[in-house]
Amino acid sequence: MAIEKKTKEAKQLPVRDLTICEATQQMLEKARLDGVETAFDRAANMKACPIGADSACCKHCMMGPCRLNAKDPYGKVGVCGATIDTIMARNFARMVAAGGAAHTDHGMSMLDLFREVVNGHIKDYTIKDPHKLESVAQSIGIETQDRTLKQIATDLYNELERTYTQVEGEIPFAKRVPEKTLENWRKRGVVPRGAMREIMELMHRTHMGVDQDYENITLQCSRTALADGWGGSMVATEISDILFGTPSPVGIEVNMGVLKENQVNIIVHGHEPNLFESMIESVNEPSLIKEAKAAGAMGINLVGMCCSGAEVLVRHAIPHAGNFMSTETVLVTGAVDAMCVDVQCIKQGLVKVAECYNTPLITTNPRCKIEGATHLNFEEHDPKACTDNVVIKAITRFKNRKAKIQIPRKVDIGVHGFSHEYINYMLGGSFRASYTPLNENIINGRIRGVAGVVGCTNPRTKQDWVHVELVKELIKNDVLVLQTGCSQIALAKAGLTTPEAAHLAGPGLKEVCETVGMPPVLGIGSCVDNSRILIAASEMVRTGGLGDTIADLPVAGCAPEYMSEKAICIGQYFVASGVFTVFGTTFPIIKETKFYKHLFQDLEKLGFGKWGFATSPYEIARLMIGHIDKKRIELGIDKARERVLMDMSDRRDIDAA
Ligand code: NFS
Ligand code: SF4
Repeated sequence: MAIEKKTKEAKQLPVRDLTICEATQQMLEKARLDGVETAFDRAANMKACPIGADSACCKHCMMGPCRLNAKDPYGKVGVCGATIDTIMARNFARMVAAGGAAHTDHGMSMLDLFREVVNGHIKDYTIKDPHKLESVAQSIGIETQDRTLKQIATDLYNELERTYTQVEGEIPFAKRVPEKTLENWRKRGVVPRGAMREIMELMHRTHMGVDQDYENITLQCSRTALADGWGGSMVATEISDILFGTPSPVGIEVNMGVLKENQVNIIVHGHEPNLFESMIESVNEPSLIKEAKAAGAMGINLVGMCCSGAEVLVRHAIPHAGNFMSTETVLVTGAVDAMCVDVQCIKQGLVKVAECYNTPLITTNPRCKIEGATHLNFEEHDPKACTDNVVIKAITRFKNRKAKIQIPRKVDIGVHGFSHEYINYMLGGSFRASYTPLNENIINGRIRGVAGVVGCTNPRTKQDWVHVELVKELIKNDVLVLQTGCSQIALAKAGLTTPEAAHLAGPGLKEVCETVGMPPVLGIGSCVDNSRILIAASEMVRTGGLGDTIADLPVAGCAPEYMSEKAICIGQYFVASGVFTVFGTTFPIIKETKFYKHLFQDLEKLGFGKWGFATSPYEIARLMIGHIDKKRIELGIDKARERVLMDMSDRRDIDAA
């Protein structure tokens, strides 16, 4: 008897439950009509593995894989005897290693490019920001007076190479860490030597049968993560600024409406800005524009997504089509004539969606090829060989557009590009550029504290919703918000990155924003630009009045919708730097275990920051504000805030009278 195989109906959740991004909602509806599957659908039909979600399994050797019981975490150990704390700590450490490797490898690409530019082997890029070159060189003790740019740049290269290759000693940017914070790192043995060494050692120590003390593993996690934040990521940011320009505020357009039906649309999605910079050259090439026009297009429209997009958004005001959870749906518009990717956060699912809409999906980096995508190798020695070719492929696709085009009419305007240098200038003015006014406003209570809200979007959380609600809650409570990566795009789409959004802020923050003319939410770039937040925090400590270490500052961080290992590494370097860092969505750990208590409580007692976790944006805000207030009390500036708020309500009463 033939047995009918029961196929389970694929679950489809209402699009309103999946995202608050209207453009993404519209495209999800269209995808369903078109029979196209996205990560939202796959997430609904893929129950997250509960054992993995608790990090209660180990596959570090073939005596296992072993799985422990999250309900009774100490009831069982692995075949080798590994306890739940060892297993969770090792799994966590490997995420830190992978995430840190991603950022540091990205930074290394920038450094490779810098070296080749400096020694004259590459001519397509130049040093766009010599001031930044000098200031970075000075910050790590390189002599700049009476020296040529080339001499300074050569020294800078040689110094920064140590960030990666050094075997003994401290990474160069350790010099930027506030003295007392650095002292504590030295005492704990977590000052990074070189990123390669730290990642190697962490991988070694998490191998079967090596480090089996969760506290000791956590120390190496911190050291490795710090090699990312104060190493690889900071190198990526600083070198990108030197080569491509330091961002300053620009008005930009965000959302899928930046695609143009009558133009050749090219999306660049990924992380390393060199590809995008060269793409900008190619789309402005007169011969290619002519070709596009001959194909019937009004022009070539270059658009960014994810962190690549965030890099050029803050430097060149290139429009941005959306964050991580919109990369598949943007193809559903049918209007994308080429999507060009390099490394990181590129869903393999893009291949199928691109195929459905006849969009060329082009990989460009030898480190990231995807089965079914076209590979055009990007070579910095001849960058336009690749990027011109992408444009040609896009023009060809434009000529042969088959798919019905439907572009959501949604464009949001905002201001982004607040580098730490600019924050300095903006608050201090050109004559007394410094963090003094920021510190003063924190001390006098107008600004309650500073929060970094960063990170991904994740189909297991309603896209953008937690980011937006959390940030609204924070600014309402006078907390100034700094943003990077996909989170920044969520807030841009919600219209909170304009100076007018100051009306959503509490009275103190509102007053500061209105005086300076800035939004209450400052977009500062891509995820490697989280290093700008570290520098800003160091400046705040150095400026004085807010304690001696980063851990003393009334600041907190959050990645409410994170998904990547990079985010875990970022979280760990913020924690190790002294910041209370709250993650949302999920946390790979079993509550109330020793490792949990170590990350969530004990690290703080060692002079670091600590981790927090909550899924509700209001609960996350409560945790962050609670921490900020605790720091204000410890600094003895809690009363000032009560006064300033009283002043302001008094004044409002007077105004009303
Ligand atoms: Ni950051 Fe950037 Fe976005 Fe997450 Fe991915 S693009 S490096 S990892 S998803 S914020
Ligand atoms: Fe199991 Fe230990 Fe091997 Fe992990 S290392 S798989 S816990 S035996």
